[in-house]
Amino acid sequence: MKLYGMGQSRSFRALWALEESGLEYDYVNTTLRTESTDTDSAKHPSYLELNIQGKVPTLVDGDLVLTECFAILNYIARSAPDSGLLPKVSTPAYAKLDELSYFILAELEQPLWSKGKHMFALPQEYRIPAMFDTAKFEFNKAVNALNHLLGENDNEYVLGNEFCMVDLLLAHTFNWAIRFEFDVPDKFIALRDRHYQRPAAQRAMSIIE
Ligand SMILES: N[C@@H](CCC(=O)N[C@@H](CS)C(=O)NCC(=O)O)C(=O)O
Repeated sequence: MKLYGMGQSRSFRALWALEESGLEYDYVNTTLRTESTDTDSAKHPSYLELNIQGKVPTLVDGDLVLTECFAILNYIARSAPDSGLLPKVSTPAYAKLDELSYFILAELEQPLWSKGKHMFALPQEYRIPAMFDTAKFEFNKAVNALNHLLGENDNEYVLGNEFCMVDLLLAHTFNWAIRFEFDVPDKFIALRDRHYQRPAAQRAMSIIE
C-alpha cells in the first residue's frame, strides 16, 4: 500500500490508521499548492492521474486508488480486522459509528475547512476573511450538536471500551480545530491529548516531522 499525504492535513488520519493497523505501507510526502513541475507536487501530472483534484490523501493498493479519507480509513480498517479500528459491536452501535463519522465529515470539519479555504487554499481573489466569524459560529453549533449526539457518554472512547476509527477521526478533527484557533471545549482538548499520546499516533507524527 502507498499513502500520499502532507503533514497534519486529512491524510494524517490515514497515516495514523495505518500505524494502528500494523499493515505494511510506504508514505509518500506530497506538497500542496506547489508548482506542477515539482515532482512531489499534488499538481504534478502523474499525481493528478491518481487524484484529479490534486488533494491528499490518496491511497494506492495494487489497482485500487482511493481519494476520500473516510473510504481510506474504512479500507485500512477492513484490511486489518484485528486492529479494532472497526469495532465488533451490535448493529445499532455500528449505526452510531456511521452517524458520528458522517457528522464529523459533514458538519464538524466543514467550518474548519471553510476557514482553511479562505485563509490559504482558495485563489486570493476568492478569499473572504469576513467569513471567519461565520466559521466560528458554525463550529460552535456543531460542537453543541456533537455534545447532544454523544449524550451522557463520559467514556474514554466513543463506542464501547476500545479505541476505534471514530475516536481517531474525532481526535484529528479537534486537533485541526485547535491548530486553526477555534474555541474547543476543554473536554475535547483532553480527548485530543489522550488519543494523540497513543504509540501509533506518536509514530505517525514522527513520520511527518
Ligand atoms: N473530501 C476529501 C478532501 C481532501 C482535501 O480537501 N484535502 C486537502 C488537505 S486536508 C487538500 O489536499 N487540499 C488541497 C489544497 O488545499 O490545495 C477527503 O476527505 O479526503
